[in-house]
Amino acid sequence: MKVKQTYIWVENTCPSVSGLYRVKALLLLATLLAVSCIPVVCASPKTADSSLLYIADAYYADLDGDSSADDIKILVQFALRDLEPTRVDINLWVTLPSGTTYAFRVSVYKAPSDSTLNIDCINMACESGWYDVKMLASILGLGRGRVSVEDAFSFDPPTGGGPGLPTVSAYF
Ligand SMILES: [Ca+2]
Repeated sequence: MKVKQTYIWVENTCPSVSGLYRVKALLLLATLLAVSCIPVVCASPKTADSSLLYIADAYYADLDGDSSADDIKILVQFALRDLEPTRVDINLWVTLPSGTTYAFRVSVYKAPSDSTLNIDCINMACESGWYDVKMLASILGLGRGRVSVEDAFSFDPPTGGGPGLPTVSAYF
């Protein structure tokens, strides 16, 4: 099995006095490499309440303004309450109707307790049929080791796709 992942780091560096976080997002647009199948993932024995971190929505849209609704928006909701993890690693797999899977990771440092992470997947919705989004996240630095959270979401975009290689960006 050959699996390649691209990595996107999102760093939250400036929590303000009011409790709101200014998020400095380092966006790395990276070309994703299609993989032939979903990789086998070993889950941690510690599994957190999925309400801490979950896929709030996933849908198709024209996010890059090329007049083609061939992009995918994934919204990951952070609801960490008073937890203050040092890092949250979010592994995502987007599987197209053909079975082609794009795998990528977003790492969030000093994650906000309550916010929505936008993940834009450009030129990825290029097939008709149902799309599956799978998430396996690791929450680190809670004082009890690594905690895992799993979630999944499916949606059905329209037929057709636009030009260009798939890319991903993430921001709060
Ligand atoms: Ca588009």
